[in-house]
Amino acid sequence: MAQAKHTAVMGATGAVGSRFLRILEERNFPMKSLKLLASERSAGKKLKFRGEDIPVEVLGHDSFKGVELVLSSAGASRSKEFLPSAVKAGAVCIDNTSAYRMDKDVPLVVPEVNPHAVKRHKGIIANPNCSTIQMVVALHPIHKVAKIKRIVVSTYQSVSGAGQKKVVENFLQSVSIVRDSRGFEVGRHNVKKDEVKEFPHQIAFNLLPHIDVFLDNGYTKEEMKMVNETRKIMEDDSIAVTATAVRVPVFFAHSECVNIETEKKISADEAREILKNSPGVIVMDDPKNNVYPMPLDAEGKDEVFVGRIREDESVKSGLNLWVVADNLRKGAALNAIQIAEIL
Ligand code: NAP
Ligand code: 3JM
Repeated sequence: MAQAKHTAVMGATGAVGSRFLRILEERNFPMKSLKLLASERSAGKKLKFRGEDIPVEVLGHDSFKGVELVLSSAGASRSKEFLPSAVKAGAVCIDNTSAYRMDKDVPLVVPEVNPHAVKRHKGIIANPNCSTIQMVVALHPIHKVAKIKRIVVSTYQSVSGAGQKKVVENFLQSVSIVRDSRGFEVGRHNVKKDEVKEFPHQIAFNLLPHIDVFLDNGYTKEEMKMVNETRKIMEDDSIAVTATAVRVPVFFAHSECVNIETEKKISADEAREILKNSPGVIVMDDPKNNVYPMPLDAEGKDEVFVGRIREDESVKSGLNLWVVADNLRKGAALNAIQIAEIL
């Protein structure tokens, strides 16, 4: 059990922040006090925690006096600006954003994979990207046995990964189409231009092969997060990784189609056995009975669900897997709280 600390949640009013509060309650996380931080937009708001109304305070450099643990999810630029002040004030920060993940002085931790890395921290510990977390939880046990040479991953990421406003936009666009019975003819399930505000294109009844910004190499930043973070967490720069990240109109939980090539041949049955005995993984793999994980199965759950495990018949030693997890829980808040529990 972690030692009780004066704790602050940065970004408490957001999609990840609300999961922080829920999971801290569920796990009865020991705390001496809890401070909720967000932007000026939330000044005066109160959030319920353990039956109490806690006021939201506006984040500032002086927010961290006496704070010992910061759980941060207010966006990368806020982390860059404010976490150094938190560290100066003596806090350990677990950061959910991409701000520090690839910094060599900052451990990037998934407790099922590299818990030992926590010890190296100098005040900040980074929580990986949601898609990376669920993939490495499923792949690390296989890597230990068969050594993964190459990973080809395509993601199907829910709108909640992009924040609370995006969840609402997907809902409003869907309602707008269904209400007007516009969806039954080709070309009639488009929303009006002014209904597209949060994503670059309509998300309802559509999907966008575009998450985070495009980089000079033609990949998106989200895709390159998966490449670089995977190698850092698995502590193996020899693993080749290539990713395509796609936003889908699912509210909660990310799914991934993962293809791996391994040095040692491993059968689908062996992989299933290994994963059944791996921490944080639930195997749901009985296709004859239509059993495979779906986002609705993973929503609200802590584990990473794996199914559709089969040998890749196009190579000497390879596997295909389908991996699903709640992006706001294991992909964000839960993983960060598990790191805090290691501390
Ligand atoms: P969200 O629903 O949009 O919430 C953003 C939160 O940040 C809100 O609490 C917001 O406060 C706060 N915030 C925004 N600007 C601020 C400012 N200038 N000062 C103080 N607080 C500010 O987004 P989310 O989905 O919770 O994600 C938040 C961040 O967490 C993301 O940007 C990302 O970096 C990270 N994230 C990580 C993962 C992961 O996989 N590890 C997954 C999702 C998100 P107001 O309500 O007052 O605006
Ligand atoms: C900013 O689903 C997603 O969009 C990924 C989560 C996310 C991140 C992240 O964790 O990498 C959303 C928005 C970031 C970021 O760069 O910190």
